[in-house]
Amino acid sequence: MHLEDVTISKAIITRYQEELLEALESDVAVVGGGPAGLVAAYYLARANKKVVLFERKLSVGGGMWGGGMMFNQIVVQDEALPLLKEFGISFRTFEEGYYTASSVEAVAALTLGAVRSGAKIYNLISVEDVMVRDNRITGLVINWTPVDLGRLHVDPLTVQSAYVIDCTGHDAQVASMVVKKMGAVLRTRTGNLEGEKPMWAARGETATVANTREIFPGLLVAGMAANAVCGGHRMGPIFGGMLLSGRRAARLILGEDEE
Ligand code: 48H
Ligand code: FE2
Repeated sequence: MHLEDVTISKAIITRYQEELLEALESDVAVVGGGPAGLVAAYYLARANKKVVLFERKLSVGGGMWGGGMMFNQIVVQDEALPLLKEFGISFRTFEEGYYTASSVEAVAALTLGAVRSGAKIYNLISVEDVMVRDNRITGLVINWTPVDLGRLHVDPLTVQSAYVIDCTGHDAQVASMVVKKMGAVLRTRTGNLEGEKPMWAARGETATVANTREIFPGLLVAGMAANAVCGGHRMGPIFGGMLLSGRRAARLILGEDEE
């Protein structure tokens, strides 16, 4: 087998650079590749939006891999069954209204769905700041995660996008950055992050979807971050709300959902 080692390196560097250059200006930048972010990316890319997703960790999937307390099964309720079907995720009925799925299959299917629909996913990249012009989010400031982990003083790069979706989970990192840099300017009761409330699955699941909205011009919040920003209950290892929230964020941007 004839293989030049350096050609393999050239191929990787060239393709990565080509694709990242292309992603520098996009319609939607999704921050965080958990269930909410992957679903939002899927629906937006399917609607022919140019979508880029940045994930801080080596793997996408966020909190889905571990199911509940590392039992790698997830629970999904009736309202979200159409999403399991949309992504081809197999499920079993536990009791009426409670369905289970393998968390590994679910992450794999959501990821493949997002990628095949045309979303560009970049792992190992952390969003560390936002760009704001005329009181609207216009893009993100990104850096390699190892720069952050190593506490290295390396300046970041920027990407431009018409919309940003904060899908960073419990920490609501993008919303926090906006508050840190701009003050209490969010479209919440206090203008600040309201903070997550204690465990209550029924309330938390409804709130996640209801709280999925534009919280600052150009910035939407989805998934667990929506409850952290708007003050919803946590819900434990039930994932229907995350899936429905990702779809709602996409629909809001596409003008298919009334706020
Ligand atoms: C790039 C980042 C950054 C950053 C974080 O936590 P996630 O799985 O988020 P959701 O909202 O899709 O799903 C929430 C769910 O997993 C969960 O925690 C539930 C249902 N909890 C209930 C309960 O009671 O606890 O994914 C967020 C992703 C992760 O992969 C992070 O690594 C990533 O976002 N991320 N990526 N730049 N600054 N911050
Ligand atoms: Fe969680």
